[in-house]
Amino acid sequence: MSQSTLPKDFLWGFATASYQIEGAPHEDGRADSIWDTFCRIPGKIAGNENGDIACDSYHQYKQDVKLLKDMGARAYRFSISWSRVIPLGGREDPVNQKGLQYYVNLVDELLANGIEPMVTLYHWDLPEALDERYGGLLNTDEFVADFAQYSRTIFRALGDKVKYWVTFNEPWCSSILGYNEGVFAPGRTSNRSKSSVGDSSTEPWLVGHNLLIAHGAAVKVYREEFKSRQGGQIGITLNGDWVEPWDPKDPKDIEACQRKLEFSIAWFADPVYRGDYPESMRQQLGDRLPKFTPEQRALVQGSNDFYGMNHYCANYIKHRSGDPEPEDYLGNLESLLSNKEGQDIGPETQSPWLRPYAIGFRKLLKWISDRYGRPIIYVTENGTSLKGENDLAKEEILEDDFRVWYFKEYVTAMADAYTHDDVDVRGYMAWSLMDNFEWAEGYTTRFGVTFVDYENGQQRFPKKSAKAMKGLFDSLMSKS
Ligand code: PNW
Repeated sequence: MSQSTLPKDFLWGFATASYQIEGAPHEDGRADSIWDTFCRIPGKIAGNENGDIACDSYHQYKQDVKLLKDMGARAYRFSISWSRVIPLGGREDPVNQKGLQYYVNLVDELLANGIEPMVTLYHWDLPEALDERYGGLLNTDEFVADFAQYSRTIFRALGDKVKYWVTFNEPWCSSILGYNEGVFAPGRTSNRSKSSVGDSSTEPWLVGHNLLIAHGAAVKVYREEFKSRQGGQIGITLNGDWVEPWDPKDPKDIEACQRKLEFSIAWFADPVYRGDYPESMRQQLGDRLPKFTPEQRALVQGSNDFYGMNHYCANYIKHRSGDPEPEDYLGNLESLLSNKEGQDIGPETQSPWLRPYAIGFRKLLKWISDRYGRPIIYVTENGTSLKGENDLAKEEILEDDFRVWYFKEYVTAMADAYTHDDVDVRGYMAWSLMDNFEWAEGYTTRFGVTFVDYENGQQRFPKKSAKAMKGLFDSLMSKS
């Protein structure tokens, strides 16, 4: 096998999301998102924390850009807080110019430093007012129309300068963690010990459907009203872990692996690239899985200029016998950390769900490339937490050799997929630029290549991994 490389114009950088870093929840006219309200419910977030300060990026964004520049990054993926720009969220509600200006300033600062912005329109922080007004993501017509108008507002304000757009980050997480497990905002679930409202057997599938249609509607707005003039690209970002059979000799475990990929990834990617949900989902979910009307299908099919891929880890998959529970969202199977031989799929991290297994990244890139006709892929997130990192002293946190190792393994696996498997991957954003609000885990789990000192004015200190990234990409990107 020849040495793996990446193309010389490969777009690499770092990612963050609005609620996880900005803070300043009430400044300059911003209103609540569903994450502000969710964090106020005792017991939902580790340490009952919230994003009120987070990394203070609303005030320190110039520091963020300096970090990016010092690391040699070519790109930065960030998201926009909808309720900062349109506090009440709706298509008839007023635009908050001060909130919008923050993003104009950030984009200008990035461009002045030679860093390409990649903008996510929605990274889970729905305006609270829309949840209260009509049930938020559960309401097809209202949500789709409001998201399309919000997107139009952003394209108009930033589209001359921004060439990479992500509509939704990880609709799987919004649907399953928000409406089935109830561990993410708005916290709806059938589990009455967690919430008095919600139906895990139906709502996540409706929410997923609505997110797909809203994605399609925003892409239509971009293509019809902006793209020819602004010349950017737009896609949706999907999360997905790789799968290995629990028992490689059991055909049912091998089959279950495919089903797991279909229930997590193809749930969204099949409608976008092929026009309908996977057959395995229709079989298990029946009428609980919505059907596309011809108009909806026309919006969704063909709506990606690129595939946005978030990827962290892998699992062993064991089939289940018997009928699945109505709440099941995995595809009637178990997702495990060790196989039949008792071998772990990868070393422990601070995140219970995250075990590094870099070869799985290469395999999943190829699986996506093959199934969807070799789409352009931008990896929009990849990264790791470290077991016990938050318990260490600052000096020790800065020596994050495990994270250095993780990025080397994963980025090399990606270069292997590009070089040897003909995968058209063109960019990579590490998660994350800095430690930040890790959702239900609060600030106990750190994902940053930069240490954020939450005790001392959110000062930023680059870790070893921050310094290793440029060398890693330089060694792989061909000079010719
Ligand atoms: C992604 N899981 O979320 C998000 O896009 C980021 O905002 C987040 O900080 C990052 O990964 C690290 O967690 C995920 O439970 C959250 O499988 C949870 C899961 C997967 C992805």
